Amino acid sequence: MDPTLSRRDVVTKGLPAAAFLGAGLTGLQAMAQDRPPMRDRAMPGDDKKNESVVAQLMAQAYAGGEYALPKLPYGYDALEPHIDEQTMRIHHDLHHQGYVDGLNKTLASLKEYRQSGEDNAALLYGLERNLSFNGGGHLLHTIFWGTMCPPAQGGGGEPKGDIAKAIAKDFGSFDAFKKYFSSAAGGVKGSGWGVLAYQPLGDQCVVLSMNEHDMKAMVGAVPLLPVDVWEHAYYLKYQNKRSAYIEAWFNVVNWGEVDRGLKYVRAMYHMDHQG
Ligand code: MN3
Repeated sequence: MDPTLSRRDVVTKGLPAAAFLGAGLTGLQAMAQDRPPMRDRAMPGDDKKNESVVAQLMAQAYAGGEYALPKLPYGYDALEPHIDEQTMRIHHDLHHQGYVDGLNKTLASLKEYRQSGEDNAALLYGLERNLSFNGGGHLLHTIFWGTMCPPAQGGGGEPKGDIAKAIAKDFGSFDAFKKYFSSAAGGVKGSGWGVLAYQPLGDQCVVLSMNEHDMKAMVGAVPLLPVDVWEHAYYLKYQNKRSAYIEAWFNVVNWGEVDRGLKYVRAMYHMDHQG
C-alpha cells in the first residue's frame, strides 16, 4: 500500500478496499467503522456521486457493529431465465445468511477465547479456519450480487471503459478472457469460485479458481467479478451442467459495476491508468 495513504484515506476512498481477501477481517472491520455511506462518496476524478451497487451492498454488509446480510439489489426473479428465482431465494436468504451468521459467531468465539486466557492451539486453528471461510463467503457473495443485473438493465454483453482495456491488456481480448475465465471457473474441484481480481502490485488483472471461499486466493488481489460455482448456485436449474450455468451467468454480468470496482481500487492505490 502507498505509505502516503492514511487510514482516513482508506476509510473515505476505499470501497473495494473492503474486499481484500488477503487483507484480513481486522482491516475490514477497521474500514467499516465510522465511514460515510458508500453511496454518498464521490467517484475518483469527478464530482459525481458514487452510484456503485457493490458499494451500497458493502455499506449494508457491516451494520450496527455486526456483519449483516445485504438486500438483493433486484427482485429474486430478476435474473430469470439465466438464474432462477428459487435458486436466488435459497442462495441469498439461506446460504449467504449462513456465512454472515457463521462470521459473527466465529468473531464472538474468538473474543471469548482471548478473554478466557486459554492456550489451545487446536481450538484456535479451527476458529481461524471458520473466520477465513465465513469471511470469504460473506464478501464474495456481497460482490457477486452487486455485479449481476438483468439484461434489460445492462447486464451481459462486453465490458467497456477501463475494465475493457485492462482485460485486453492482460488476457489479449474479451473472447480470450471469457474462454479462459470459464475454463478456470468450470474446472474448480468441488465447491468454489471463479474470480476476476485486480492485483495492485502489478496493476494487473488475474483470474483465480478458488476452492470454497478462501483457498487459492491471491493475497492483496481484490475480487472485482466473482462467479459462484458451488452447486447451490446452479444445481436446481442446471444440475451437473456447470459450464451451461457459467455461460448463462455471462448474460447477467454488470460490467459497469466491474469497471467502477477497478477504478476504485486503482484510486485507492494511486495507480495511474496505464491504458
Ligand atoms: Mn454461494
